[in-house]
Amino acid sequence: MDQSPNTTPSETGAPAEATSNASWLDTVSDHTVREMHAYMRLTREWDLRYEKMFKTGALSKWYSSVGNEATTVACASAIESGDALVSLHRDVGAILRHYIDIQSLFPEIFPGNMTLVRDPLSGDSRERLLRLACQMLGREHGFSGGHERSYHYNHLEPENGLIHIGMISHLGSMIPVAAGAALSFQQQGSDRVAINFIGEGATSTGDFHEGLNIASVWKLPFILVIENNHWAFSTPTSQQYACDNLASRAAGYGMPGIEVDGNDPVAVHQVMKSAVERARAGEGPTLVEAHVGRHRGHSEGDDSLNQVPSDELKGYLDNDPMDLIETRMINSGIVSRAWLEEIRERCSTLIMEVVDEAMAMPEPTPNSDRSIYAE
Ligand SMILES: Cc1ncc(C[n+]2csc(CCOP(=O)(O)OP(=O)(O)O)c2C)c(N)n1
Repeated sequence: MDQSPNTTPSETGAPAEATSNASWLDTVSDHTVREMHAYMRLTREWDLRYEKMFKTGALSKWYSSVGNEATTVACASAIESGDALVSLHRDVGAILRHYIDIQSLFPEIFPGNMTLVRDPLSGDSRERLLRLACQMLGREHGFSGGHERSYHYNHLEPENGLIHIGMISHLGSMIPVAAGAALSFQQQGSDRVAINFIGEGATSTGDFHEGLNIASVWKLPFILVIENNHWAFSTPTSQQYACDNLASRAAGYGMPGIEVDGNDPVAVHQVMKSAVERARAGEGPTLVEAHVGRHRGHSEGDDSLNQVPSDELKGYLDNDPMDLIETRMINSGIVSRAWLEEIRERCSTLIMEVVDEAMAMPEPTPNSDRSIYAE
């Protein structure tokens, strides 16, 4: 079987050095870069903690988002309170960006007078992080009350500007749902938008066609982000689609389709900013194809990473978005190595504390709300 992807690692986006640091900082402020980096680091530490628990047998399954942080964090940075996030299991970066106000978590690093790209979210960020940790561990305090322990949940705090519609299933199932959220915003006469993430495997499903078609016909405030990591479980893109790229499919629906280097949060942020502006202005949806690396299998322990040829995998690992952004931050003189280490340490400690706290919390009982058990 031909295992080569349609897009090689070298085509998945220019390495950091290819873009001058000056032009990087011409487009966004150093505060924005520091903010996006901190959320990326928080996301990475989150995954590493759960991966470790999986390896030691404390967890039976884990879906890792390592390698997707630049795309997910930058996309969620482009939306505001009241917008709808519709995510899958690879999108914890967007969830953390949507739920957590980093300024309130790390006030010494991000003081209140520092203008960040996103409006501050109200409510208790640490408590939400704890509930998310409980959700992942099937604890009663999780968003689904211990009903399940993954990303198959919704969390709505409209009073705090938070609308998060979790996944029903993998693939394209959420595209019509997200388009429906966008329709609801349109009918309310608001300028809110809905964004939905999918993997490239979802683009071969009927939901993809139906959702994008109606979103374009009705000019819905909807943005669909394909996180193309070139492997759908163990199927390479060469076995998935025959077109050169997926963004070009947008033309068939009469909407813009944009390809972007998903390892570069600044590039993703710029693309999303224009897509969000277009949606808020009533001009309709946008399809974004972000090329990311395949750093992990579909889920930990499912063996799908072994399908990826070693030279291809090396290309992805050499373009780790965490390494790329940190190298660029140092080269631009935005921060020192010591500052990056401090952020890493704080994120790691916070995640460790919150996960330990969640581990000590009770599992659901037959009397718990939303219990799966019969009385
Ligand atoms: C509705 C539905 N159909 C099929 C599956 C089985 N399935 C799980 S993941 C997957 C491929 C996912 O593609 P993609 O998101 O590109 O892959 P990833 O990067 O997560 O491996 C399939 C077919 C499923 N979970 N749900």
